[in-house]
Amino acid sequence: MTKPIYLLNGPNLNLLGKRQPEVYGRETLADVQAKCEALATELGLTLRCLQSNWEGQIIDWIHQARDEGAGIVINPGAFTHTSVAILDALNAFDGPVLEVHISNVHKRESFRHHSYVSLRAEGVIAGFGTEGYLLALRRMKTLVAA
Ligand code: CA2
Repeated sequence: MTKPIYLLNGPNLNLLGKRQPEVYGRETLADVQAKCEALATELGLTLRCLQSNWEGQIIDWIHQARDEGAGIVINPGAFTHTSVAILDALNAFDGPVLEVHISNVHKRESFRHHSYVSLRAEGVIAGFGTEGYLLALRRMKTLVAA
């Protein structure tokens, strides 16, 4: 049995599709996760889709992925710009890490321009809407096969 890819979403992303559609689109997190599951099946990957508003919970899942995960696709939400603790947890994970942002963070406020997670991520996708998760999964397929 191959190990799953952890698809981690951080704070407020449970509100996807429910507020600020002009920034984050109209799909709910459940819609996005269902599309990711369908693509993962097509690619021969298994997924573990998880979302939390709690930094410690995200860190615990990254630790779990050290034993149980083949790779991590993460949208850390606002923790992207603040969390050395999530960076430290990712640095303790040996597999590939891809960072996804639905919006183009570089077109937004300057405090969104810096990412701690980017110091660890093999790649970053920003501004492709929720399609960014699908693009990250395609890239993850290549990385875990290498
Ligand atoms: O663009 C992204 O994916 C972000 O990671 C989203 C974070 C933001 O803090 C980052 O700078 C960029 C915010 C997620 C909030 O999600 C919501 C979704 C719908 C309605 C309200 C918030």
